[in-house]
Formats: sequence, structure tokens, C-alpha cells
Amino acid sequence: MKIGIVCYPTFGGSGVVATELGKALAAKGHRIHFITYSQPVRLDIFSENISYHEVKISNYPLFEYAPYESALTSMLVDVAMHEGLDILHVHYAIPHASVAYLAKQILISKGIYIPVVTTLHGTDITLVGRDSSYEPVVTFAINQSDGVTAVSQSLKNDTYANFHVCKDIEVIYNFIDLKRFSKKPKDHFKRAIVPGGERLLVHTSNFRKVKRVEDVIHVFEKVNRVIPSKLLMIGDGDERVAIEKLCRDLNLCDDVRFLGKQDAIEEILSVCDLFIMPSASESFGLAALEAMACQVPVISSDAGGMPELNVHGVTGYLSKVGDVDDMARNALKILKDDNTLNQFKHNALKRASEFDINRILPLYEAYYSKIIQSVKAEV
Ligand code: GMT
Repeated sequence: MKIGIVCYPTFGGSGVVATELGKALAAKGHRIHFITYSQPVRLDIFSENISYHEVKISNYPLFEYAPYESALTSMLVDVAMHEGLDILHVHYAIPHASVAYLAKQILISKGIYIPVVTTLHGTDITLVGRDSSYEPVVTFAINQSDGVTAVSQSLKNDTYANFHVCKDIEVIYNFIDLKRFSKKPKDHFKRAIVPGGERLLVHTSNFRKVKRVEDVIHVFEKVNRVIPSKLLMIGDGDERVAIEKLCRDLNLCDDVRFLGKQDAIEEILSVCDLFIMPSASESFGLAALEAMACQVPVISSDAGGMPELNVHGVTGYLSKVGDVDDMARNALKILKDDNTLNQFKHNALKRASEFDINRILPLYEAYYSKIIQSVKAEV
């Protein structure tokens, strides 16, 4: 198949999923065209089956806000026409679903019908999309997509609960490349970070409010009082300055290291004992899946799709959003002795294997074929 993929090219989960999906489809012989405003961060390979089309945005002085949507639409029309796309898969509804709709209409006016699949990822539904400044467009664009997928059952339910969506939504879970995300022999790194054999806790995110990063610090502070431990904070974002201040206020600076944005995240996860994800909202929790694949159990909130990934008492524990006492208690249960910790690590990997990309990829391929066939039957 010739597949166009539109996504945010950043470290965010939707961009990661879209890029890894495109890479894996290309490896199976599909022809993939990424259409984004800069090179996706995970697009780190050369493949004869992958092309990257950069959307150029005019900076004419009249524009206080550059018309990105118009530039993206034009690029979609151009790529669809000249590369003969079979299907267009857009990730994150805003603005990609409405851009795809407009591109589809322009192509119809030229006698070309390109089916559009929209994948809903999380905040496009649970946070941003519900805002009245976007909601009518999001609802319309989802309903106009030929196919709609969501990354968890919880996100599917949220979509029906918050939008007047009449389309069937197919749940296709996030996935993991277990060749890349596996425990790597990085003992020298571990010895450098925890020379005294302390337990090593970790959090990765974009440090936005929705991630409740302050809860990570409070949980760590409670764990650290009982078990000698260190915390690695990976990522960057709006909340980072406040979180660093919180660490200073709680006198935790010697035990908390801020590593910023990292590419080889699997190498860091490989030396960690516990992942903390206290998010207020999380449609799936891809970062937790990455940790689990590297044999790191998860302490998380029970928000959104987290219970569909993190199995309470098996791969980690779930707590109510904001209940840092419960999260700390659960963390201590896992970290208290090596036997228990090793059992949780084993369980985390076993669960992560259920989301192996080799299992999920055929679901996307089958879904594309179904949508292409149903559109052909209608046209
Ligand atoms: O978590 C973020 O803020 C990034 C966001 C995105 O769309 O880039 O992540 C969302 O999509 C991921 C991939 O499908 C999911 O695993 C995350 O759970 C989801 N984040 C939220 O729902 C907050």
C-alpha cells in the first residue's frame, strides 16, 4: 500500500506511534510518505520505502499566525496526487483530521478519492478537543473520516461521551518495538548513578500539567525516607522550573537528577527499578509501556487507559489520581526486596510483550484494507 502519514514530529506519544508505525510498515514493503513540519524525531533510519515531505509555511508579514493548516492541506493534495496514495492516516485529531477532510474534498474535485483514517491519541479528545474553541471542528472532522481508531477502550468511551460522534471507532492499542525497547547491559551506567546500590526510580514525560509531575517528587520523597533511592527525571516542558524548585524546597537535590530530553531512552530505562506515571489523564501511557518493555514495573494513576496497560498487583499498581500516599506505599511494596522486585520486572516484560509491534501492525494493515474496500464499494 502507499500510505501518507501526518503527525506531530515531536517527542510526544502520538508522533512516536505514528513514526514507529510508518517505519514498521515500510519494513514490510509498504511505501510510506511522512508529511510533517519537521523531520519526526523517531525517523532515524534510511529506508527506500520511506519519503519525508516537509511542510513549508510562508512567513508573509501580514500573518500574525502562520497558516499551517493551509500549507499542510496543499502538501497533502500534492503528495496524494503525485505519489498515488491509497490511504491517508492522520494522527491526533487537531488539526490533522480537519486538514485531511479539506484535502480530501480538493482531491474529490479533481476526481481522486483518498480514504482518510484518523487516530485519536488522547489530549486531542480528553483535553484540547473538548475546548469549545475546537469542539465543533473536531466532531465534524472525526465524523467525516472514513475510519477512526483510538489507542484504548477508555479513549473510545471518552470520545463517545464528549462528542457527537456517529462513526464506529476501532480500538488499536499502542505498541512497542521489543528489539529496541529491551533491557540493555548498562551496569556501568547504573554503578555511576547509584554507586551505593540504591533503588533507581524514573519518570519520563513532557512535563505538562496533565502529567502531575509534582506527584512524582512527592512519591519519591516518601519512598526515599524508607529505602535509599535516587530519581531520574527525563524530558522537559512547562512544569520543569517549578519541579526543580520543589526538589530544592524538599532538600532532594542530591537524589534527583534532571536529564532533559533523551533519545536513547531505552538505555536509561534499562538500569531503572520503578517507573512513576501519576498523570491526571492518560489515554494509554506509551511511556509506561516503554518502561515495562525494559523490565521496569509501573506505579501509576488509574486515569484513562492506564488500567488497560498496567495490571494492578502484577506489573505495578494503580492509585487514584493525586493519592501520593497510596502510590508511595505501593512503590515500597515493589521495592522492599529483590525477589518481589524481580517478579514485578518479569511480569512487566511479559505484559509489554502483549503489545509487541508484530502483533499490532497486522491490525492496522487489516484496518486500512477494510477502509479502502468499503470506500471502493461506496464510490
Ligand atoms: O502525553 C502527551 O502529552 C503526548 C500525547 C500525544 O498525543 O502526543 O500522548 C498521548 O498519546 C500517546 C500515544 O497514543 C498515549 O500513549 C498517551 O497516553 C497520550 N497522552 C495523554 O492522554 C495525556
